[in-house]
Amino acid sequence: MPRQTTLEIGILTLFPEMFEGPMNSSLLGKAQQKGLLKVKVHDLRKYSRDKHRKVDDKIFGGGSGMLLQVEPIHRALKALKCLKGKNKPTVVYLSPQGRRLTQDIVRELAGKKKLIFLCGHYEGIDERAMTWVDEEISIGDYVLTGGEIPAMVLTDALARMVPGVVKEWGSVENDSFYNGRLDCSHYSRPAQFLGMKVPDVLLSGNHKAIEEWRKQDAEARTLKKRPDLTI
Ligand code: 21W
Repeated sequence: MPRQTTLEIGILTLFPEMFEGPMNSSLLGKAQQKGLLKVKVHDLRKYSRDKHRKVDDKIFGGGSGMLLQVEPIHRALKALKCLKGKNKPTVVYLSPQGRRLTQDIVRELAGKKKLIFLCGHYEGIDERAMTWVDEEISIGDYVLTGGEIPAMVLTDALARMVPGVVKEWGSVENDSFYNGRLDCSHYSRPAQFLGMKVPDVLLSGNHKAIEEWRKQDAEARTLKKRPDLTI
């Protein structure tokens, strides 16, 4: 029996309200109720010393857009004990310049006890704040407005790796990408619909034959839909 772990995620953002729905619904909500996952959202503005709670400023040397200032980031990371120490949380900065997120990275991060996600906004952060960043992650090559949705994506992907969050561990192991290929096709009742039949083998009760069929189907559909995964 594996030791029960809790994954702790702190999220540092200018827009804490964006997280309310997604973090408290469905599997993520349940995982938190069960104590398997702890998500705490921190308002970066709380760490501003400016009377207007300003955390952004113009870019030195000119250019359009604003930057998240190094001072409030430093103050926040200090408060969250991310600057030093043996058990310091892993600081993940969500940014378009980061390593592109894969299931391998999710698996690696899921092994950490405590994570802090820094959500970029505007043109990003003052480069000096990179001093305290352990991992810079992007969720893909397209442009978003900030790191908040990527932080939710990463939280969601991580949560289902925590033992007990997904009821059947088999469904985590079989999943698309977990084994570097796509999942096989699935069917449910009725066994026949508009003349379309469920493959006979799946109704046969022959578990060995079913397993073999699924393996082949996964292989075939990976080649067809995502040939890049088979290289
Ligand atoms: C988008 C910030 C573009 C900065 C050249 C010079 C976090 C993200 C983000 C954002 C720029 C992620 C420019 C996938 C994403 C994120 C906001 C650069 C334009 N180009 N993963 N200036 N896609 N996006 N500014 O956008 O913060 S993870």
